[in-house]
Amino acid sequence: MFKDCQGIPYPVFAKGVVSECAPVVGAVPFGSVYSLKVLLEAGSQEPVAGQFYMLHAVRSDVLLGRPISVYHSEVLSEEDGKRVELTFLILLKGKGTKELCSLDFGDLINLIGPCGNRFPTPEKVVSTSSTTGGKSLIIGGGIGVAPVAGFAETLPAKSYDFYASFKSGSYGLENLKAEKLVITTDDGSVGIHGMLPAALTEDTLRAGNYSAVYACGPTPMLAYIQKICQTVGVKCWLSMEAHMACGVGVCLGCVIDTTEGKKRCCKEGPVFDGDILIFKPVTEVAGIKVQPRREPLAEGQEPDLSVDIGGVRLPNPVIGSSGTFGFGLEYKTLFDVNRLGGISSKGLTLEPRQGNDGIRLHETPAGLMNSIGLQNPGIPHFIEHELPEMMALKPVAIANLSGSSIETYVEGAKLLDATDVPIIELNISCPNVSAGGAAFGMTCVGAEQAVRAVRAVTKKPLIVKLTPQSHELEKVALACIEAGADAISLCNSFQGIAIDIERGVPVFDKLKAGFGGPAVRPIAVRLVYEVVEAINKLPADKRVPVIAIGGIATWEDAVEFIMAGASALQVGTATFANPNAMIEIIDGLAAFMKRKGYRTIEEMRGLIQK
Ligand code: RRO
Repeated sequence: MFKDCQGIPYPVFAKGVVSECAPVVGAVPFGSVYSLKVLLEAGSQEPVAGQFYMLHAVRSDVLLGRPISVYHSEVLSEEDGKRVELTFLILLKGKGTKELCSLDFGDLINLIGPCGNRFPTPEKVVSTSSTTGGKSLIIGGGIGVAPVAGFAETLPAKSYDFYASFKSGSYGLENLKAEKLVITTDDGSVGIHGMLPAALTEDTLRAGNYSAVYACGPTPMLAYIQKICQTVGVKCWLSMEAHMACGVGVCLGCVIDTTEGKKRCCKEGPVFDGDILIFKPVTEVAGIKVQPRREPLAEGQEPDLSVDIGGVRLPNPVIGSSGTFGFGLEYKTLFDVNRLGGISSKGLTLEPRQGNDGIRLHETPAGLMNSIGLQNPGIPHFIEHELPEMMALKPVAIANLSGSSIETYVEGAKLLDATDVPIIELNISCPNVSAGGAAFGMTCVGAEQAVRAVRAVTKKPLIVKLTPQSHELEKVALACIEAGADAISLCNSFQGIAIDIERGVPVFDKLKAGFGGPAVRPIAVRLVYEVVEAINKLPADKRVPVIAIGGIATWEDAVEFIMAGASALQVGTATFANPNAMIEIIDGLAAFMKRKGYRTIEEMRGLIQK
């Protein structure tokens, strides 16, 4: 066993097996909190109250483990090899906790732990505190009930009072032997109606003559407890939560502010002396004010999702991205494509093309590499066969035009100009062709030349699709606008290399290949932000909309790009795995706007632009 000089166990890397995973009775709504029981290998050490584990399912879709406090631990019988069974209460919050709550009996789970320090025992507190004697006061808010209830279990019966505060319902209190148990709920469903201050004030705290207070819960609740404890002069120990990567003190990602400098929540915490914690409300981040609480739209009022691209109204901002959606027809049997805002065709060239030889697709963690090489039926074929069917669909049809030279771009544009297609997307960013493609989009001169030449032969709205590979992307975007672009779409694929290590050769015949999918999203968000920032410096009548592309898979991703400044979105790779992705994005976007009271896309667009 590894323990420090105070008897606190050090973390080890262990494999556990799930012995039970079930929704916790009493949590509202039902299914919002789970109880996960994990059996550790024989001889594992038992955690002390206040410690937590980093939990990471062996079969997992998330990169990192999640820090979860121990609610209860039990050493099973000797015959069982002294195995330890840990119980965690888990609030279903994001992807990681959702995964943990979906585990089944027998599933394997990796654990790093027990991590962190412990709640100091009351005797220790009494000897170092100015307050004397008295019971302990233990307070849990929401899921914060788990570690403090675990701590309470280690104390003598009736030696403490316990306050538990929930939004609705109550849970995690079954092992308590408190002298007094007080429950508050925001909605009045259990106990006292209201938040913690409805039950615990400076006066009640003073009257309790407590030796110390121990608490875990939402930050505003902890700040309140710190304040009243300081006023009354009672020592408090607060268990803090923070995002963690390693759980063992190396990544320095979970620091919190204290009067003694920044401290690691995983190592110096999670339990801190309340006197050193600094709680300051966050009113702005990176110079951007936190949005004030917004009222939802009125009952029956629907948000307007429509957007304008170069004078064409799209019913919503979600567009099937070029190269990932064929001509819109292939997906007709899989979902209702008519709900989309627009469909951008596969990249088109004057002549039909067979594309690249060799491997064309290669999956990476959260990404997809491609080297299709602009295979397409050619513009004349498109005009005769695919376009009429595309036009028969409700979404706005967009013809994605590519070329190998200015002349071929211009000839292609002339042919498209003579059709009814409402919008042309000029692709000067294909990463997988030897001539043309991204070569034009890399520099201002190349981009300007291509856009000006195409602009001269068509009056149709022109979206110009840019490559993230350019070292002067903002300038390229401005050069395109100057040359007549009505909108900018970005990013086309990034460029990557994949290697077949068994054969010792590159995966792709052209060595480099396009790379997209969720892995590129944060970089794409930055590039969209920077291009919109540059466009916003133009006079109002010269500004054009930016259409975001880059790993959009959920409505949350879509909102992120809109807040970065995008007016519309193209969804690519996500559709392959989930054909319904774009419908979910449209519905999720509408629900978010309704909940937050945004009547139009424009109202939330560019919120993080200064
Ligand atoms: O066909 C392709 O290989 C391709 C094209 Br045209 C494009 O614009 N972007 C991409 O990742 N692949």
